[in-house]
Amino acid sequence: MRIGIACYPTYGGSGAVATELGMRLAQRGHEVHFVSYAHPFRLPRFLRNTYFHEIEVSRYPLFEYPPYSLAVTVAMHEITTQRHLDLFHVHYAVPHATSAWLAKQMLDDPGALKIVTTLHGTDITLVGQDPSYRSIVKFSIERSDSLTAVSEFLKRETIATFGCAGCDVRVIPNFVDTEIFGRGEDGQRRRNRNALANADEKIIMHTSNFRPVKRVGDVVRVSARVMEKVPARLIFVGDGPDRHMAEEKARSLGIGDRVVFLGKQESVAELLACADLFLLPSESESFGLSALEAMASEVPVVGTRCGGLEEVVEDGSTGRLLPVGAVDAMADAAIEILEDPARKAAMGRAGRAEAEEVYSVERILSLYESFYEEVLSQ
Ligand code: GMT
Repeated sequence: MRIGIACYPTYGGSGAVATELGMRLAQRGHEVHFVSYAHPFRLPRFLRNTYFHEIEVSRYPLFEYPPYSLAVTVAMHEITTQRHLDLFHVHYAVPHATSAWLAKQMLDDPGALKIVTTLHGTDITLVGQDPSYRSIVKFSIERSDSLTAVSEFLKRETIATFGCAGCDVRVIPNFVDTEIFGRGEDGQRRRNRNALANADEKIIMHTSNFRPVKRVGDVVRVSARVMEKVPARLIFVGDGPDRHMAEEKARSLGIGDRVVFLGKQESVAELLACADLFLLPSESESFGLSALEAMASEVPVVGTRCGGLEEVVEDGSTGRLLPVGAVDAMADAAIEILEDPARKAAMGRAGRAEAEEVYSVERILSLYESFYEEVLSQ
């Protein structure tokens, strides 16, 4: 198949999923064209069967807001006509689903291109509901040839909030490469661990884009409570708007010297392999790819009952899930796990098994491939 993929290139689950998916499809012999405003962060520079097309968003003094959506549309239309694409798979509805629909209408034969839209989370639960976007998001997802959502929760949210009862949303969960995310080599892990924390300290980790929905302030609060009982160090990976607030909170709670901000990192897998506990106290999470990556790395997850995360983390088995904002309960759960090595190891093994059995690359890739075939045969 000749497949176009539109995604955000930055650190974030939807870009990671889109890139990993495209790379695997290319390895299976499909021709894959990535469209984005920058090189997707997980995409290697050279890879057989993959092509990267950078969207040029030209500036003009009249434009306070350069029309990015139009530039994406033009890129999609050009690549489709030049490379005779069979389908365009767009990740994150805003504005990619709209641009895809427009690009399709511009074709001499709009029926020749199928659009697959994957809904990832805030495109439905937050941004998509903003009055300035809501009607165009509803229109675009209703016009998409096919829709997938990364969890049952997100499917329900889509139908409930947009009322598109006629929308046939297929749930295809995210996946994790268990060869990349795992315990890694013992010696290397020990060296990395020594570089991150003292020998007697447990490592609590959080990776995200530090947006308010992630509640990084709670990551600090929970860790501060844990540190009262268990020697520990909190490692933040990633960057975003709430980073300074988290730094300030750590200082004000007196744990500034035990909180490390590593910023954006290339090899999250190597870092996760060193962790003893992963914290994800989000307000809302349609899936929680970072939690799945932690599970694959045999790291128990302590998180919140916030939608899709409940489908990924099994409370009591692969981690613990508590109500949003329940800082004390999350801290108690984290302390229990960290103080019981046998339980921690059992949770780690259960997480790894779940990642291998349910969320393997092979399994999920095959679901996407058969879905594409279904859509193309319609
Ligand atoms: O969070 C977002 O705003 C968008 C998106 C992203 O690009 O990181 O995250 C969502 O998609 C991920 C991949 O499918 C999911 O693992 C995240 O749970 C989801 N984020 C939210 O629902 C907050």
